[in-house]
Amino acid sequence: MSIIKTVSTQPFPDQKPGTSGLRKKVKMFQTPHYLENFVQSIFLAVDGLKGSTIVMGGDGRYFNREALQVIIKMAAANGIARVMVGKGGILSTPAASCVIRKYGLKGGIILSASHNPGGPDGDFGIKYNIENGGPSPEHVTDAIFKQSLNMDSYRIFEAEDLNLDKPGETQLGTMTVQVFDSIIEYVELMESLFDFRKMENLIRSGEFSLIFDGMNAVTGPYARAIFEDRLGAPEGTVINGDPLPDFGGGHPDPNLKYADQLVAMMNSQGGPDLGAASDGDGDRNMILGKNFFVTPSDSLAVIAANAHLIPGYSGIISGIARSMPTSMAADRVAESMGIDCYETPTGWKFFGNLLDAGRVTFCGEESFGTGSSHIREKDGLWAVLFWLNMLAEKKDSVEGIVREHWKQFGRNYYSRHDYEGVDSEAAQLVMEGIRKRLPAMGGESLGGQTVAMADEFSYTDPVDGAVSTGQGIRIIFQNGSRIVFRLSGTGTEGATIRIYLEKYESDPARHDIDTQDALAELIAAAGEVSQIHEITGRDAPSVIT
Ligand code: G16
Repeated sequence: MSIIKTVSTQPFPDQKPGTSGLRKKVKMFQTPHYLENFVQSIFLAVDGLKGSTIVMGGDGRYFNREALQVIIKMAAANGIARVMVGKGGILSTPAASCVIRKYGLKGGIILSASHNPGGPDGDFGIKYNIENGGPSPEHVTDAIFKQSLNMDSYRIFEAEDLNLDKPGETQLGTMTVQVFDSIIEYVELMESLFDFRKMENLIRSGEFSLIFDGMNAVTGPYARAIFEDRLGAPEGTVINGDPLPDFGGGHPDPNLKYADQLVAMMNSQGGPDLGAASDGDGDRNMILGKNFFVTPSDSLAVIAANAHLIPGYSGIISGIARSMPTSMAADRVAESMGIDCYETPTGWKFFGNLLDAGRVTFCGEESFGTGSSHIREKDGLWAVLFWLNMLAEKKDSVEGIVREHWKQFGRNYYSRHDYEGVDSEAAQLVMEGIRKRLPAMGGESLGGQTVAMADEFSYTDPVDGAVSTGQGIRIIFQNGSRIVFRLSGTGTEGATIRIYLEKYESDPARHDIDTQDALAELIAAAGEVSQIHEITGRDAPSVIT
């Protein structure tokens, strides 16, 4: 017999969701009642969950299965009518968004700490997505946080663990648990957007090869289904394709540092034509050509400029949105197309309203996120398919496509310098120091360039008027170059200071400079203005992308 139990608890003060949900160390989530408190806060704070259907799953990281069993039982005790659970507890973030939209669900609970490492000493995370399939906007995360500070009990159904590996339906009290295969749903959506026949022909021609790195995270099974089973790429095209609880000891962040195996393959003699990787929960992507890295900012611009080649986007593109620190390459494309380009704070949640209102078709972030109006999350495999479809149409190389783009629009040299795991107080001192200098900065000369304006970015959502302040400090120079300083909202240890650097170059004869060399003066200016080395004691960034 099963019963609903009410368990007494006390609030935890630190359950404020960051850039993308609540991310903490696994050990924190394993603290008695910690996970339960946050989940109960969701059930209490989000209106209309009683009697609704929601989807659940995660990126397969350590603690995924255990947490899912708890959350399902809590859902049953909180009056949810039906939960759809990804087979094996696996559900990529884009697949969750796809399913919420396709079946008109109330929302979804996604278990992931994205690109953060996993394992018993790694990170875990949980986020709630709303009925448009996108991340909760700030008023929802604020309500969940507020609720978490007032917890005194939670409700859970007492029952045996469920079998999540076999598709089908079971009953938990009045709630139906439906285990389903999200790969089928996701592949179907991709087929509705891209020319699978053309991509298959390219792959089967024998003159083209690709390699996809699943980083032992969630996308492996989706990528195998698409590239190997559906498009005929040889077995082994997908590397690190099995989701592992600790991601094989790796860091599932698709960038030049952590996807080093893929980078080495792409830079080797006779390497593949297209290389790509995705992150822990499948929403990020990195695109590589032979010996060539496409910055995420450039990827967004190239995608928008070539949208007419892709069946799902051959109509009118309504607009483009990018996060503030993302390079302005997309702005030039929007300008040439006569469409709007929106600048939002960091966090995919800020694109939701623009997409829902039909104001934008493509969105992108420098943090390896690209997506479109097909769902309300960024989508790693979607971006790879976009590039593959583009390559099949243009019969050019990845590098060729990007160089052509630069020739037409100019090149936005771009780099991000991260100082990870910095002492939180020191990080605040760095930001405070820059903040103090802002009022006097206009007209000042920094690194040989004159500052046109300097401020702390604040955003007013053009759809609902919501205001978000303190979204990063930006210094904009008269020649259009920019330096942006932000504290990351996704880390779990100390603070991460991000410095974003951008410089525009219109002259094709100057498009071959090494990125760090091209940005050298800005890098020096950022160091001077922030005093980052002196205050943190670090002499160099921990990651450069
Ligand atoms: C999340 C958000 C992104 C954001 C990124 C970096 O990505 O969804 O919108 O750009 O974090 O955020 P921060 O600079 O605050 O660390 P993901 O892939 O981690 O969910």
